[in-house]
Amino acid sequence: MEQLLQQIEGYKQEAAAYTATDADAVEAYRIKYLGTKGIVKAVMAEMRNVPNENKKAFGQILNEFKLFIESKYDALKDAAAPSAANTQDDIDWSLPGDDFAVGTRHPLTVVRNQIVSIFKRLGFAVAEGPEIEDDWHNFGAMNLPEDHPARDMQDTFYINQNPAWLLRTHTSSVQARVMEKQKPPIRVICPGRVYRNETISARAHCFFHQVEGLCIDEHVSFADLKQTLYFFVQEMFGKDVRVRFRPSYFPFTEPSAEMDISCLICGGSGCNVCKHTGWVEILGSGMVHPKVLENFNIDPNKYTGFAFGMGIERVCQLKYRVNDLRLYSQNDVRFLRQFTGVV
Ligand code: 2NM
Repeated sequence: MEQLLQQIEGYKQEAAAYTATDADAVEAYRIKYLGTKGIVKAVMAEMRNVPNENKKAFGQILNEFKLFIESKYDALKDAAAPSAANTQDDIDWSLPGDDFAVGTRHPLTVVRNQIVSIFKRLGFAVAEGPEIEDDWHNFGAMNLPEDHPARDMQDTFYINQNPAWLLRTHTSSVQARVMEKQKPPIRVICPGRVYRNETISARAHCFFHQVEGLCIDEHVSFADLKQTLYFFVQEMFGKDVRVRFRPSYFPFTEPSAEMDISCLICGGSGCNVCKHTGWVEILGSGMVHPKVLENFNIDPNKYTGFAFGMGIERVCQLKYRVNDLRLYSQNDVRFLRQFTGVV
């Protein structure tokens, strides 16, 4: 009996001195003292050898011993893993996750993607090219005469270090690069940012975004142009939209036409968006000028083509009623958040 009490005292001192810096050592402690073949169990087993009159007192000692060993175990666990919440058992996997802010797609991206996907369905490929261009790809190849006002320093951004370079004023320059590399049939659209030296206002900006299209093959006619663009606006604005073509002029197309659509705001009855005409301009177009084809060694007697260009800001304005061009680049979240969920 006396010997057993001394033994227990010895175990207590030994356990009290036990240190554990990692989880493995803590587990070793658990196995040694609290395991099925551990010291606590072994000491408990001695109970049957204790005379009946001592059983009560010994039971109390045993209980204290067990509590001591267990509280030491808890202390070791806490020391080895300071944040008890980090142990797997303490994680509530059923809790809902924290909210986090998700951005919104920029309206111009949304509209660009819509335009691109409509033309893809008609078999148009997508081409991109550099924003810094040379005079030839931006102007010369496009049949713009040397004295054309668009070439003026007033209208075009030239690169100071090398005035042979400029910021492209339209994505026709990309189509020039396509015609340079690829022989007909060509069916391509070119989305991208373009630059013009304009004073920034609600209706003008020094950069904006375009989608230009080009289709060259044998027997391509003005009827193909009209039907392609009519299909486009029906997909973009709905089947009820009406269109009209007005004769126009571009150096790179002949004949040229601008396309109007019936005003989406008032349905054609007249409002301030359509300036009470019932029509709004949506894009420019035309049959590719023979000189442009010749610039790329495409025989205008064999091949014909149509081309068109539209401003993405303009399409977006009509579709989402954005009335100030500056909103597109100010990154005001009160504007951008209105397009949450628009894809
Ligand atoms: C427009 C309007 C009309 C156009 C022409 C060409 C090319 F490469 F064939 F010469 N690309 N884009 C074109 C024609 C662009 O934008 C209002």
